[in-house]
Amino acid sequence: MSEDVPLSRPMGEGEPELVPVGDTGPQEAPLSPAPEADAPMAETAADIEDLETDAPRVGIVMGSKSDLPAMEKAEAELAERGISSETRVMSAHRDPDVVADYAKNARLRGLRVIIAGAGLSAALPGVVAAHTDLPVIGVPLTSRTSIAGGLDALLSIAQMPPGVPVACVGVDNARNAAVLAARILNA
Ligand code: RP5
Repeated sequence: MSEDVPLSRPMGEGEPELVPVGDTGPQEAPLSPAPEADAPMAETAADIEDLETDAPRVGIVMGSKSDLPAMEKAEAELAERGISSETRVMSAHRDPDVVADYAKNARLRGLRVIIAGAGLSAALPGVVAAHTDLPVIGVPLTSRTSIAGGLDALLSIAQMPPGVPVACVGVDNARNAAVLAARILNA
């Protein structure tokens, strides 16, 4: 330590005093944390997960603007239950980097469940699940060029490989995805 920088308190005095968070404390700040400070810190980190914030709890994503009429039902159901959500359009095939970034940052942003709707070769829910450990609920959608009434999207979403689960609701049943999200959130 440089001789020019004075110590905040003389060396050799008793144990440092803990200063409450948010309090600037006395001028004589502790030189090192007390050993038992580790336990409260760990609890705080765990508690951050449960903090009430204004951040949306549910992310609703879909592969195309053309999916919006079907997916709006999820947003409406969540709003009716007082659950905050955000709605974004992002395609697993057309915007792969956007989808990856969104999924990777979802938990840190406060999201707790992701609802992902897509039609045709509906990769979006599975790709989101590949990049987050949040629960993902897939909504298979019909679109202009669907085959077998949306069976293409239904199989794409339901047939995930072991270890990367996606919950799957019925074709075009975005409302059920919201009800399931509410149950996951215990709301
Ligand atoms: C999927 O392709 C979308 O989720 C949508 O259901 C379907 C058709 O997309 P658009 O051609 O209407 O943009 O990726």
